[in-house]
Amino acid sequence: MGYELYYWPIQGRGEFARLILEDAGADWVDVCRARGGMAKMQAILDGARPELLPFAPPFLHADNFWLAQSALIASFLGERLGLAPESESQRLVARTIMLTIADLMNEVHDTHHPLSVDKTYEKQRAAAAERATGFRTSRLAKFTDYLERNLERAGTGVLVGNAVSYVDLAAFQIVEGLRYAFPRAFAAHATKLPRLIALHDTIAMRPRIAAYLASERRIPFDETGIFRHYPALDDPAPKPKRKPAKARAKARAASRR
Ligand SMILES: N[C@@H](CCC(=O)N[C@@H](CS)C(=O)NCC(=O)O)C(=O)O
Repeated sequence: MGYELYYWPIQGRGEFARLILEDAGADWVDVCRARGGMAKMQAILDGARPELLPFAPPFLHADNFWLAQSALIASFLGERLGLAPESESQRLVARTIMLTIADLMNEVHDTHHPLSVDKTYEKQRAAAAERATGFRTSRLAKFTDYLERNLERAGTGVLVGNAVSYVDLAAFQIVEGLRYAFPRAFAAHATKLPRLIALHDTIAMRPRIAAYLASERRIPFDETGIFRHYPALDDPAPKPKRKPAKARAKARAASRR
């Protein structure tokens, strides 16, 4: 049976599901990237399916199941496709981490849309700069350190149990996204995240993930998604070092000649 993922043609919150479907080698369709897909998604948002009224994309159809909410979709797919721990207690831990990653996504979103979801970033630049400063100076570290601490506690190179699960794929996406959106701030903190960076690199090398990342199915990051790169929202560029006074005087004298 195939899976139908309904989501905008951006990485955004749909990317967690895409990574799981790709890593599992599932038979799946990215509905909005196929002809007529956007209209099909809109019809369901308008109430066309008796099974489910989703509030917003992403939502998923698999067999007779319909569900929405990115974290729920990730756990559902991970647990069906062999990318989740076996025991119920560890499944709960994985769902907890996935929901926390969804919280992080909301905070990343709010760096460029701090006042209104319906207005563009350009209409809320000043508030965005303030919000992004708070995110970079405190929340980015708090969330990524949380993932790092979970990796340290597990001691197996993965977040839960001893095999790669859907939360590891989600953690990979978080590193990718933060590197894209906040390259300076993330690089400054990444030295404190050796386990998370190692996990990211392990996931990137998984054969199906590597093939997906190299394919056209992987939509590039851009400024319509959740992870957006606006230089004004990242750490400022380091100021060029001033030459010593003697060298400055020499340069001034040379320019007068
Ligand atoms: N908590 C939901 C958030 C869903 C969401 O905000 N979806 C966005 C795209 S990433 C959307 O299309 N929102 C439309 C809206 O909120 O009106 C999830 O994690 O799936």
